[in-house]
Amino acid sequence: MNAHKFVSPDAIRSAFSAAMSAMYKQEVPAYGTLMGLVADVNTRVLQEDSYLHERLSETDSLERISEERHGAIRLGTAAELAMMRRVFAVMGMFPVGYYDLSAAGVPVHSTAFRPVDDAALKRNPFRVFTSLLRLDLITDEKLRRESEEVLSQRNIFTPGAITLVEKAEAAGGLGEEDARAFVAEVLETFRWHDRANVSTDLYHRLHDAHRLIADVVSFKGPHINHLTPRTLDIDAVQAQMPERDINPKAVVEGPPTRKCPILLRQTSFKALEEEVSFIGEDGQWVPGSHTARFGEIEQRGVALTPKGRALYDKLLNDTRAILRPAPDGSNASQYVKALGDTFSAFPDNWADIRVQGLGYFAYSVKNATMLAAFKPNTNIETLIEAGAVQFDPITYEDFLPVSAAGIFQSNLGDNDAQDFVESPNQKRFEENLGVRVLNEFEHYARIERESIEAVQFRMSGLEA
Ligand code: OOG
Ligand code: NI
Repeated sequence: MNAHKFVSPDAIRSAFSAAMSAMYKQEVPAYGTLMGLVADVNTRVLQEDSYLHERLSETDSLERISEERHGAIRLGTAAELAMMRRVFAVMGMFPVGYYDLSAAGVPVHSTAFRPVDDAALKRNPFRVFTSLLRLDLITDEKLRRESEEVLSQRNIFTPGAITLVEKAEAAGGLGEEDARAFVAEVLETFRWHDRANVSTDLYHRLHDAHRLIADVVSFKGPHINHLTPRTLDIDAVQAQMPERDINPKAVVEGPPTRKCPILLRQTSFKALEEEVSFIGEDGQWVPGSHTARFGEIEQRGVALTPKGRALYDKLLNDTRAILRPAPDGSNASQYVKALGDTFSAFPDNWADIRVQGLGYFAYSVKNATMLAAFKPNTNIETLIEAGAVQFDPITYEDFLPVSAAGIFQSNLGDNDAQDFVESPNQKRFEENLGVRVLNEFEHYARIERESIEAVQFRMSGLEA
């Protein structure tokens, strides 16, 4: 088949993201309510902030706002992770970043599958935070072997999905009919199953070891556990959730409210307790319940350089040394105040963030006539000062380990924080995955560098 007959990976990802959103709305109606609230708040922000409206529209980012979401799944085996990588690749999603959550008491390590280049992100930025269970962190050897046994019996992909992945890999893409079938087949992997793979007894033993282990091992597949729309004002959404009968977690994770948003702020609503049935004696199903699925919202800000990230990490640690947010919300206002006070050390205007080398920016020509008056290779700072060149913050497209741990924790039952022996295992994760993950800092630095090169090409009369 010719390349032009293939559906683009971006189009497959868009279709998949829409199908997943529709499925999750049916499975978890509160997610639909949250989507409605986020759309209302985003519309209001864009009406009130004409500068933001203009920048988003000029950087071709306006369209993606309402389409934007991420989800999360938790896998049980290296083979599942390796196959999942191949599935996501068909949709133009590649592993970026490595997150070791064992340090925060959650027995997984993770990456985010996401579109990487600018055009793909603009088309549809859907991403999936994908965790692999660390069975090696289960200290009870018998339980570990039982878990391995259960996981080795399941097949989370439909035969149709596997065939279509192989076909896409061999041919270099999928035609229209295959792409449609692929979306439907892959959706099955993310579906909720209310019949567990294990007995009540095993479920409880897994649950006692860690709730997350029970969530991964007990079910037929890695049900999508949340979908997260992007909002332009997370404080407004957090405040308005109760009015729409949604119960948010105590505090927003990440940096405080700022004029110039940095990295990522996130908050979620509590997971639902859902009826499930466990395998009983003589083929009987035994009723029980499981808590796993929730909803989340996020607000994204500028991607930080290693220097900016180090300052962010330091200020977050300083805050948490003063006090940690209590899961029941009892010290929420003190925490928010401490966070705001500590972060006053982080500049809150784009010019300082840029000049101090804390954030990544994309440069573009503001005034072509003015630019033409300069000699090629004129320093970018001179061009900015003259008003020939402008800069826009590059949006952070990734995740934050401390925030992710906070999101996990709020949905695992609040007292489930546990200590594990910390062991960064990126190398083993990448062996399981089958490829290296992309380093997010190098990636943002490249986007910045290429934007400068494009300006310089324009100066020398060559279009990039
Ligand atoms: C993933 C939690 C991490 C985020 O937004 O930081 C995450 C999970 O609960 O499986 O999605
Ligand atoms: Ni999330």
